Amino acid sequence: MTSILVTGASAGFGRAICHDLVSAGYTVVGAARRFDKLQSLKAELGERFIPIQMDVSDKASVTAALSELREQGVVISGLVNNAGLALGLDKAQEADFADWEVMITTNVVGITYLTHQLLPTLVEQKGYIINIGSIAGTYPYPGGNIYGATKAFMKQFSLNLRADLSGTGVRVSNLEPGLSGGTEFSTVRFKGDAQRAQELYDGTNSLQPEDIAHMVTWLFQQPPHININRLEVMPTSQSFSPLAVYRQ
Ligand code: NDP
Ligand code: 8X3
Repeated sequence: MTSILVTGASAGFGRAICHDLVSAGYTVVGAARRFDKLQSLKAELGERFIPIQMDVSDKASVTAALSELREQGVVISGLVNNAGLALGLDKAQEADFADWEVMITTNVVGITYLTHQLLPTLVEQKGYIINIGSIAGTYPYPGGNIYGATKAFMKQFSLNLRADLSGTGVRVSNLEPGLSGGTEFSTVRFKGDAQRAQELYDGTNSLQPEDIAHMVTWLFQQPPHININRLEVMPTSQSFSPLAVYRQ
């Protein structure tokens, strides 16, 4: 039995991705820190969903979870590196360094722990890695400082993985969404201020978790000779601003 491992499965995109992939016939391993949320998802999705507790920012936790999966006979042929977060929207010179550390250890170091440990299996399986980047990895905005930089890392890591995996049959894509509501992302970013988070999406007709989930399933369904390197997607309501010019 081969399975797709989706990190950050307890909420938002990850939860919707698990739903969509199971509906499309895949067997899915859902990983996150909040195991109770994964158990609820298991109750909804049934046999083709395997919950596993994992903190991607903790190497020992990643190693233990992968070893538990191996003991269960689970072979991973697809990896969706979705777990991630932004903390704060303050300017760099006003930001809390502890927030920067959490973003780096989760979005950057976390993705390397899991990907490095799974690469031998993914090569054996001619598997597929889908990283959930962001438009913030390409377009700068005030307060995006470290969050955007972690997503730029994911973009370049994805492309460099492609270079190394040439000839193995392993595919790598970086899916880069813009403004997306219906997740816990902004509530986490604003440290539990759900009202501020909601105001960001009011009237925007933003992307929704199901939209991203359909794109992930579509990527997995592409024939083996096609590799989508990057998929950048925004809601129609989101666009570009002029460059800022400060006048004295
Ligand atoms: P949510 O906050 O709704 O979900 C984040 C998920 O990541 C949760 O399941 C959380 O699970 C998990 N997670 C966070 N830290 C860890 C950790 N250390 N170990 C394991 N799991 C962790 O956010 P979204 O669904 O919106 O975001 C998912 C991804 O999409 C992120 O990488 C985000 O940067 C990216 N993204 C989001 C956009 C948006 O506007 N919403 C747009 C572009 C990209 P738990 O707390 O249970 O561990
Ligand atoms: C999340 C999208 O624009 O809030 O990655 O940075 S944005």
